[in-house]
Amino acid sequence: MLKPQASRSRDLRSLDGLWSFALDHEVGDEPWRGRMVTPRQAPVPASYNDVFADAEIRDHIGVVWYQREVVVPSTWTGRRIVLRFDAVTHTGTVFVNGERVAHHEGGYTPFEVDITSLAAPGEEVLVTVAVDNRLTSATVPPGEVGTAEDGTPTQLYRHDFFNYAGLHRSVHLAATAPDHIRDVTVTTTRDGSGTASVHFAVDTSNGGDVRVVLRDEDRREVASADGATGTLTVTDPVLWQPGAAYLYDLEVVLGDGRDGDSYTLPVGIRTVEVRGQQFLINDEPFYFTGFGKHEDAPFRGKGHDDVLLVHDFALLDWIGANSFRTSHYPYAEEVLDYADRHGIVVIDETAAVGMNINMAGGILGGARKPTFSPETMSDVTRDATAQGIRELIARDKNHPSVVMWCIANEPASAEEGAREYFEPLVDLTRELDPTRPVTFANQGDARFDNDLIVDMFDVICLNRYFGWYQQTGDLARAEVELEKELLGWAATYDKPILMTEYGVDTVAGLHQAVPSPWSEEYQIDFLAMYHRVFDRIPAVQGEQIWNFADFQTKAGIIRVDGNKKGVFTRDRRPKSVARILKSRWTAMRDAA
Ligand code: GCB
Repeated sequence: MLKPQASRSRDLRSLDGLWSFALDHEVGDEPWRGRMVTPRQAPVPASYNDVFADAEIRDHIGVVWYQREVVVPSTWTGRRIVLRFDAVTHTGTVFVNGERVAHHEGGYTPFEVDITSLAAPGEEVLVTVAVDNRLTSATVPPGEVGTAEDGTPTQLYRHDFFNYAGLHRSVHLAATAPDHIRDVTVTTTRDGSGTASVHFAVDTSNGGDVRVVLRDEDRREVASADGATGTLTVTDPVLWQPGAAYLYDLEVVLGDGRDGDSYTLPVGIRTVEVRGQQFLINDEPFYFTGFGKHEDAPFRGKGHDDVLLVHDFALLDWIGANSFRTSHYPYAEEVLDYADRHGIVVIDETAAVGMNINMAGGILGGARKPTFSPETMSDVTRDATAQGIRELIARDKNHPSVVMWCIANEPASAEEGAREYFEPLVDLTRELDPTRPVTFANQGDARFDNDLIVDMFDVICLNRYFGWYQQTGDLARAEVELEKELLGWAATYDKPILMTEYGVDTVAGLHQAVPSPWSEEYQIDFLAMYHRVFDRIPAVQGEQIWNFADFQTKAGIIRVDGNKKGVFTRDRRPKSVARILKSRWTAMRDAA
């Protein structure tokens, strides 16, 4: 699915800003029928939870309503008009002028609907959106909705981040020619003789004539072709490299481009391959440094914000990181565009998180029961997971920064049923994109000797907390256990190992001469211990610390105003460990 853009033939109108907002019970049965009467307005994009100082809104379970009017430009006569939502978390139902036009499940991928017949140029349209934050076994991430003794709803979920909801990303009205470009798929290969191939496939609404032109960063034409599919040859290509991004522009023109349609896609030429225990980008071994992140910030929750985007990337650069994982859901497309532009490598993750009922003895919610069963993670959950994979790849397949798909975080991969659950999902991912490696993030209960699924994947991604959840406070014993485990994986599988999570909750400002958990000094010692071990094991091909910044979680006895494993605080101030990481990672970057 193409991100909307303004071009010679395309137009965009932003619907970001303040929308009327109400909880479900505050408005009548069918609020989409007319103008909603409510004293509240909510900002878009943002989560609604924290912007009002109101526990009822923060903790609301169920539907909330957003509504606004927009005038369709009178110049859009004869155009195809689309209403596009970059993310409605988790389930959105859209009404235009009182008519239900769209329904979408999955809170982190976009959807759009053609509203040409309802949107008269020069007239106002009324857009109403029902946003449902409930998580069930039919949603990804999954959850369980119940009813408390007093009749109020309850929501259980097993992932460690607050269930923020709302119109999290931008909303647009977009206009194209009626005959339009529906999709573009680009992959790149290199041959031995210093040339590269850009393979393209263009999907159009009318099967009309297509022309593509590839230009370099100086806008010089490099290659062109006629036809909806084909290959462009680039001699002496400038490669997209980690830390040294280079983007060509592929202009796709349908028809004559004036009455027809045109779309420009940035293209990075690079290859990705797993060979033995190495991860290769452009045939060079690549060692990942960086973080698991979250889309999370004070007030706005998971709302996309360009200020935060640019600042977070500035901090990644400052600290010398070369990569991050979009834990635990697809991030805003702006984030990937920026990563493309700035040479940051991305492991792109679905929202399949919390599929592990018995983790930590079930303390994250619920008693011991099988994770994979008709009552828990069922065929319905798997279908939703598959749909999440389809939408992720459809959206992100063209980003050079994305080097690997991560199709789940910490599923119960040592439990019966895991293989049956994941096998078709791995097959689906490979079928949709044969060019990128596939992984999942493995949780500590599934070790090298009892994990049931890791052989189906290309890279072993491990989330480990020796010295925190186990051997708490005892880094000497933790070091022994960590090394034992990593050596076990390295001996069992001929695959690269990435540590995709390791970290400790750290209260900024808590200092100790003799370090123990929660202090800044313990975070320093903990990470130094992990790095010592990584440096001793050649199969380890990357380190992504949990987490880039502190983030909000649901209330709980092991969380103090959220998860504090950040190297930066929630407002992006560095903890003491940041400078030490900076010297390690910038030295590695300079040596690469
Ligand atoms: C994990 C999860 C992550 C949590 C983290 C923690 O294993 O993948 O979502 O936030 O541990 O801090 O416990």
